[in-house]
Amino acid sequence: MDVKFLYIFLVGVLILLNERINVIALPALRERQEPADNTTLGTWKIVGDSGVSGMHAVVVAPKKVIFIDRLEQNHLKKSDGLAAISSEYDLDTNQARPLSVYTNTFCSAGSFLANGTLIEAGGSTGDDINYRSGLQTIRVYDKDIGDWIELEGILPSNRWYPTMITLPNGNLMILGGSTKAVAVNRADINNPTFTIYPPPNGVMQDHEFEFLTATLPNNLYPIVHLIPNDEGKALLFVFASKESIAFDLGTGQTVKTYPKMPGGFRSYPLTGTSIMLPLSPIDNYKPTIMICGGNKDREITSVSEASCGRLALTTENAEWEMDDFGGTPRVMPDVTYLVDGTILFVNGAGTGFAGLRKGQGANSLYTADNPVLFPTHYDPIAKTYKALASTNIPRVYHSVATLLPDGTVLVAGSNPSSVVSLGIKFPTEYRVEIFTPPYLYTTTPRPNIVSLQDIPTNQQRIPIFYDEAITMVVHIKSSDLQPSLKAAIIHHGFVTHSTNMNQRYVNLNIENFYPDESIADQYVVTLKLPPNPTIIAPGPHYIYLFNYNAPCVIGVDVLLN
Ligand SMILES: *[C@@H]1O[C@H](CO)[C@@H](O)[C@H](O)[C@H]1NC(C)=O
Ligand SMILES: *[C@@H]1O[C@H](CO)[C@@H](O)[C@H](O)[C@H]1NC(C)=O
Ligand SMILES: [Cu+2]
Repeated sequence: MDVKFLYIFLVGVLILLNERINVIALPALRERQEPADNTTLGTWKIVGDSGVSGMHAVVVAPKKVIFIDRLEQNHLKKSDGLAAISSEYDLDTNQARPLSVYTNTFCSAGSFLANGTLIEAGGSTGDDINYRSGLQTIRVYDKDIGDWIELEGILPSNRWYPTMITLPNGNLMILGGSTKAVAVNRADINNPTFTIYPPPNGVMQDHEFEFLTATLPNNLYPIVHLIPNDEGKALLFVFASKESIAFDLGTGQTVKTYPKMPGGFRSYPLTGTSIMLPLSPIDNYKPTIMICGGNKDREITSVSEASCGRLALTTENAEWEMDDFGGTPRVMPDVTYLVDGTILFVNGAGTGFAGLRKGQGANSLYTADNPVLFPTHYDPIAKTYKALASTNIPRVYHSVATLLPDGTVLVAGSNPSSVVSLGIKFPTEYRVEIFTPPYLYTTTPRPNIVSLQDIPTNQQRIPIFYDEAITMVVHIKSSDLQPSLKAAIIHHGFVTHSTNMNQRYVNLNIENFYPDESIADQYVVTLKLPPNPTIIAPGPHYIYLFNYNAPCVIGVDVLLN
């Protein structure tokens, strides 16, 4: 009897111990199963030279990124021997090709028209010899000739630090900024107006936008996002400083004033960043905006804002839901989606604010310091943060980061000096880095999308339409895991000064998914596109599949209308 009881007792203890051991050991075991430790935190690689400093960046083709700097003596020269201020960077060869820009792009904005043409606007004064003022310039990137065409004197007013957004009807709104370059905005140079391009009645006109008067002085590069709605209205979320509104462009009315965001300031020069959390058909595209970082004081030693807020834009009496930004203070963060709908914060500084360094050489004073060298990975469903692998290149004022169609993140720029300055603490940075997030080290097979609507992918931009069902042919290498797919459409946006204009992520319903019996490892997938252009504006986007969290080999270049 005693022996039997002892036996039962011992088995019980063993089971308990076992459970404890399992619980404790599981995370470690999982890590050991990964191919190498570095791969669980992602990896960094310097891949090339941007030729011009990466102050603005935009993905224009699956393997091409355009960089736009300002007028300065970059080492990349145009055929006329003058310093280039914009380049086209080839992600296969890692070479930068100079582009023709003759008006100053310092510091401008960009957005795509519904027909896929990239438009850039605004800037600063020229040097009156070879380069002219960009303050009223519109630049059109002509894909066929592979270069910029500049339309000077088109904007009715000067725009430095404006924001651009593509509207549901495919026109562009150019909003705010100041009429000349300045460290902090003020009433006499503020430009509290917006203009629409192309102009609806053929004449460019500025329209008052009172919100940008009320939010002085920390209100440059205002945060603007389209609010999804069933009525197809051009409804905009506009945020500056700590304040935000919903603005109905159709009626010209502010339809909602949101509560003031807790914590420090979020707009230039106390620069934070914003992102619309991935939208989903599951809850009818209910929008939640997330704003992170910034600073409370325009003091060099002031510790940056270690807070994020989320606000459900269409919930009655919504309040900001605050957190500690994963415990990392960051001013001038950049933010990008990853293919699986998680979010990556990168770049920026632990103290200070956005601005040019004062003084020269050893006596120079940077407005921001304590660069944050690691990205912070945010899971918007679990609401958790994780610090990933560090780079050793600080990226402070005038840095960029953008998701690439292969699921990696391109990081470039950093230039807090008024002229090209090398060999100093925070030099004019030309090195282009690729951050490879942990999800690309998975052993789960990555889907390879071979055609969409019977058109081979990434040989041309494929036209698709709202509310239609599209069919793709996909290869997925067989493995122990039965494929489990999710789909999304992403607009990669135009990024500068921690402001990614138009960046958007929308989950897509998979309506059908079955093996193609005729070819091994081949599947047919049918996706449903969003019903209307308030959910994601018309224009060039990429369609992605991911198997568990393993992104497809490359997203599909599409034009949504
Ligand atoms: C990850 O670390 C291993 C071992 O330290 C190294 O051999 C490998 O090159 C690293 N991978 C990358 C992509 O950096
Ligand atoms: C797109 O529209 C703009 C403005 O109407 C025009 O300048 C541009 O040439 C068009 N692009 C294409 C590819 O049709
Ligand atoms: Cu700037």
